[in-house]
Amino acid sequence: MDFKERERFLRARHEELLQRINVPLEGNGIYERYKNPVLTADHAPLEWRYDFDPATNPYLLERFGIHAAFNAGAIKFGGRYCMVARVEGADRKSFFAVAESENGVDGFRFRKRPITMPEYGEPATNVYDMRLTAHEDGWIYGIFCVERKDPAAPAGDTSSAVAAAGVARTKDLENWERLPDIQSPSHQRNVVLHPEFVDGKYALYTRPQDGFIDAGSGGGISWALVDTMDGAVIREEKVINTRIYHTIKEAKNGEGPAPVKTSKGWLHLAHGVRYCASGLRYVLYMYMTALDDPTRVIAEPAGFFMAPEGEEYIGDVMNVLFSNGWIADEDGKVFIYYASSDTRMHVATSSIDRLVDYCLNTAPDGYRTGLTVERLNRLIDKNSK
Ligand code: M1P
Repeated sequence: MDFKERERFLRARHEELLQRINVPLEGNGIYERYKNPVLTADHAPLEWRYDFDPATNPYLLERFGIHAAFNAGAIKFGGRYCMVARVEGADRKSFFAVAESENGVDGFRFRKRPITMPEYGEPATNVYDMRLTAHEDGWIYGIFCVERKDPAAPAGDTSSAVAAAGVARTKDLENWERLPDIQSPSHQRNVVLHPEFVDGKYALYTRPQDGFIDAGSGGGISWALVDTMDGAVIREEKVINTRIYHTIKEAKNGEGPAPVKTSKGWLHLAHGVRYCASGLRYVLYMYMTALDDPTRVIAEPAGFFMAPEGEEYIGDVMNVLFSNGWIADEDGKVFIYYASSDTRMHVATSSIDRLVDYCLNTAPDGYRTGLTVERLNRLIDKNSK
């Protein structure tokens, strides 16, 4: 193909992908998965990847590799479904970029440019996994992981890193004001801002870890109150949802997106990680906390809510589902944006009523096989009447 033919081909193929219609798949009744991923590396604008000047790029080669688009925060803004995706270049660095759609299930297009996130302190080696919260103080906050090389790493150690929670706020998803990273006694990679003040303070879901990868003595999803987001300091954390032996959350347990308020309690989506022969397995699970005390767990169905299926197993980091974004519409419809295997974004749809029913009416974990069989027999008995 000559330059012009190739350009036409690239643009037609890209447009075809962007205009691809998505369709729901019938499933377990709790939610519907969709046929196609909603955002992939291939959705990145061609202007991010190619130099379209025949004088400087006569073969029309790709000049900037985009490798993945995943772990997106999500928010409804200006009537549009917006994701702030973690876009990863071929150089392994990730950055944030807004992609928006009219209906939330297809037609996602990236804005013209990625977010240029202002730095705070020592420039970050990497940033990722933004959780968006429209806080009652009027700002939209983005809290994300900021990764830097561990300054204490001995010579030759090229993997030790330090994870901190970065904070930025915006009114338009376009202009971001960077605030100081959250000060915490431990590594923090999964910090989420609760949408309301609690006792006049900002409330954070945290996940203290002893190391960059290992939870160590870190108990799971924790809770901390801070006076301000402009220089937040975590002094005390209380574990509200712990890691438990031989469960889907034995290795790590982290909050997903900011919880959704319902008349029956706060709905939470989280990820649990367990050990297995192939490494770590990341699944999504749900729990609810009390309206008058968001730290008190009132329901938690046994096991996972969603686990990888089909092509979702495959990607840069296999066997991973991760969600840090969902949108609850005024009419009660819920759009769950989840990433598979650190590679691409998908959507599943449900409703507040169905998710609350799932949480309140699915039996909790008994933590041993005998109780699992009892639980199963109760259902069979009911269906045998
Ligand atoms: O590779 C799976 C996930 O690993 C990390 O998540 P966590 O801190 O819960 O272990 C993050 O790097 C996340 O982005 C990634 O999806």
